[in-house]
Amino acid sequence: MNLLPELEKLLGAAQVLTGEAAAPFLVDWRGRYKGQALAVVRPGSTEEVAAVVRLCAKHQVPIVPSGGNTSMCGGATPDETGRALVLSLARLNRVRSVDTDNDTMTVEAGCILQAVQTAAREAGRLFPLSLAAEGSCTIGGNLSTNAGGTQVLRYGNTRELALGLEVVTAEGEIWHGLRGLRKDNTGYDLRDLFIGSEGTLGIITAATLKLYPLPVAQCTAMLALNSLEDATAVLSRARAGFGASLTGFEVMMGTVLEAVVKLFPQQRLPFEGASAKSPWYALLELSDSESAEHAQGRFEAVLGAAIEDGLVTDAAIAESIAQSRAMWHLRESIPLAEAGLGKSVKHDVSIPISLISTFVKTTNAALQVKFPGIQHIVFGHLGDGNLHYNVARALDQTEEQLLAQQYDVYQLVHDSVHAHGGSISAEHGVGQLKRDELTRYKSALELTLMKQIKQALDPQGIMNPGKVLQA
Ligand code: FAD
Ligand code: 2HG
Ligand code: ZN
Repeated sequence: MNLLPELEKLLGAAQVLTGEAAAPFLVDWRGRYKGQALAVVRPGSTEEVAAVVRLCAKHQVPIVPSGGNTSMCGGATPDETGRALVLSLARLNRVRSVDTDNDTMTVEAGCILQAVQTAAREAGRLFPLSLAAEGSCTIGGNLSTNAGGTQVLRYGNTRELALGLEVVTAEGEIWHGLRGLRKDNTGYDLRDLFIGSEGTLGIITAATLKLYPLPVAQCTAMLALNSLEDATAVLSRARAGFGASLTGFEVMMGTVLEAVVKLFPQQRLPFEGASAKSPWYALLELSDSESAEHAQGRFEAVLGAAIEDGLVTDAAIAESIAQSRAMWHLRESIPLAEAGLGKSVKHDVSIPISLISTFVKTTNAALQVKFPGIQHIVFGHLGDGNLHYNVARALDQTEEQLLAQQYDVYQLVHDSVHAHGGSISAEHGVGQLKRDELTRYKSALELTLMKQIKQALDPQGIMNPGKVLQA
């Protein structure tokens, strides 16, 4: 095989990484998946991406697209055979244009999400996608996983924020689909097929994204609550009281925030006394298009009534941007605090909001019967019905003992999710982590249609094989 010299000739030797330089691309950020690759290539333009794909198609070499490598499901990690080429989009990082009259911007896939947000803000607009990995993840990765995050309640998933795509197909052709149209009913929606396909159908090289007005004022509050049921009731009131101004509603178990402040002692809960030991907390954000006073007034009316009715036991309203950031920082530190507790078993699930508290009660009880002492780490985007229903080892267990049980834990939790009408992947995708679990819940027809789409768009099966579907 003479692929490597051909790649070096195409891209220059400096953009074909092997050995130590390739190592960071061969392991996922949680250290759960380790793979091998022929090399990691870093093309610098869409045309170069297309040329690399054509070479791989000629040599039948699998391609693993890589963005910021923050996948929760091992999506960007190659398998152990060493046959695949990792294709990093990092050098496709230009903001191509911002059109404020059309409220759109066109960016390349390797742009870091934070850079996209900044470019929008500099143009006086909001690009609302927001997640704790925003300093490392790329917009191409966000589109490929249809990422969610903390603003979905108001603005939708990444899918809802994309109007057009530029894609390199599995045969190395370039689909120029960068349309900035809010209405376009001209046949099958190829854009929506590529979004969320986790690099298994083609490589996204650029996207035209929707922009929104920047809010005039924002109010953030942290609420102490006795139960998840109460959190759901407050969510319902907040939706009714704030309408589209409610931009975030997160929920967290008290013990989870305890772990955050223990690991990061510079962070503090905005409560004292009993409220600092509450079983549950919610983080609420209101974005207002009128004024800070208007926002504050609406906030106090809804929260005041919830406190009076006993749904909220205490509320801390941020009085400055710094206080608001500190509250969000607590929430966003949870994944790192969880990693600090050792290896855990993650479930990124969605459940109809009305059934969330029943789901948690029944699943907690079933887990305790089968895996006594297992620790619950429950938090997430309650406003979207999306919980991160994670578990850590029992205190008398080792990490290895928990990991030996992880498939039994998945099955118990995912069966319960299914029984409650939910989904086993709300926002993180399938990758290699949930590929086999997927076959337990999707109908035979759904799986067959998915395989037919894969076969039609990637007949040689070279695009990220073994992710989402069996290779
Ligand atoms: P990667 O991890 O590099 O890749 C992800 C998948 O997309 C892989 O299958 C890869 O092959 C494919 N891919 C990457 N780029 C392309 C491309 N240009 N074309 C085709 N395929 C491509 N996710 C959420 O949804 N919500 C959250 O709130 C959230 N919070 C997180 C917090 C932390 C601390 C961390 C570490 C992760 C979090 N994630 C969250 C998960 C992760 O950040 C998202 O899945 C993100 O969208 C991945 O982007 P990435 O650029 O890192 O993609
Ligand atoms: C979040 O919402 C992310 O913080 C990560 O989706 C969830 O670590 C997790 O399980
Ligand atoms: Zn999340």
